[in-house]
Amino acid sequence: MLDTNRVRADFPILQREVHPGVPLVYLDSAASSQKPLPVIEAMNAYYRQTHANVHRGIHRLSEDATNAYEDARRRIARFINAPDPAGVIYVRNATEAINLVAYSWGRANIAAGDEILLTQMEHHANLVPWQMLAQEKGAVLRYLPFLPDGTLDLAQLPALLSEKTRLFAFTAMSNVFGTLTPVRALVDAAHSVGALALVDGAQSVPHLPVDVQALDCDFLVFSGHKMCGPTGIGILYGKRALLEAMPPFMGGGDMIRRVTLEGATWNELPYKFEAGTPAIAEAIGLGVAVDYLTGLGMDNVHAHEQLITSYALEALSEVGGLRLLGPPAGLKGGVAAFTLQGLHPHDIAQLLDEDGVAIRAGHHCAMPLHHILGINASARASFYVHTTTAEIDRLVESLERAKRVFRI
Ligand code: 7TS
Repeated sequence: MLDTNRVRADFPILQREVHPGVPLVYLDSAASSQKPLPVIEAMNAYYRQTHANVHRGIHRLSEDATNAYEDARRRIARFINAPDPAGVIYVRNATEAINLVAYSWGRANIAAGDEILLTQMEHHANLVPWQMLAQEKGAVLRYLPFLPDGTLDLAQLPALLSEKTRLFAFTAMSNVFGTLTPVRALVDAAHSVGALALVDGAQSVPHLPVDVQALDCDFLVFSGHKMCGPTGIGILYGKRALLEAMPPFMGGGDMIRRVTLEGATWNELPYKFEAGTPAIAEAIGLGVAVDYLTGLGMDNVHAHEQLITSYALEALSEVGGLRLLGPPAGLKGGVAAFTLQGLHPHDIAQLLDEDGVAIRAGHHCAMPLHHILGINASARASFYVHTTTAEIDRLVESLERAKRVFRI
């Protein structure tokens, strides 16, 4: 089990007051997590002592920077049990990773009439790149629906998969419902018709153990900033044979083997997909974030969030007029999205901010999900390693105050 007091001491931002005398209750980790000291200090130390460009100079600093950058890649690979660090590509975030696959693999492999299967609960990052690809190629998008409780309607899966399906791209955890999807079963279903499986791990990799070999997924994408790491760094994991066969995404330095005025040949993996000077400090920071999470133990992280989520769902269900979105505790990760009768989610978030409680309000980049529910927006509290039951109590008290202020 996590010692929350000790964990909280690792996050300097949790000490701050957001208004005079009002301490921060940070319940927006699903949008972006806060950063523990080891990550902040590692990036600081890198800039103070080690910075130079990677893979270029033969001077000492460049060698040190390159070693730190590549060492982080090996640690990230181990974190998701990737068989080979060459299959772990540094990108900016989950969004860029999906766009990379859509441009590179998609443009080489998708033709008119081909089908791509998504779900109705995807983040826009796992919708829009496929819509753009389908429009360009004349491909067809299909959607696996969700049930009223926010779980996937798996009974419809066989009818949506066929020999026309080239890819099934789905989230491992909904950023609104919190639903944990049966990833291995969905991957197997895709493979059974010869399709590839892309897993959006933006919400799962930060919160539970993820093993790409056990899942057998073809691609996994995630963002560093949601898992104690810095912004500007994310990961595309891909099976080596697929990545080898894919054309580059962007051209430039580092991704080439040889350039003439007539053309170029491509560098080996992972560099083929890492054009230009990369986010070096951020990659190193993500390596330290992964060490930090590994030190806590991903099983402990998941167990802590399950406890907090159960407590939060129970407490929120006592608030009159509040409607929780998504499945019950046990079927979801650390997310509680809700609506409150008579109060717009933006008003809720604003009132809560006066009490120092930071939540997100809006469509959470999942407009189709909200449209299907018949609402424009929701409020969302999300939890992480430092969340306590006392903070959940503050959330509930603040909601009750919001109701009093608006006389509902
Ligand atoms: N996929 C899922 C499931 C997400 O939750 C997010 C971000 C992304 C992809 C995109 O990640 P990015 O780092 O490339 O932006 N989700 C959210 C959210 O729920 N609130 O803010 C960002």
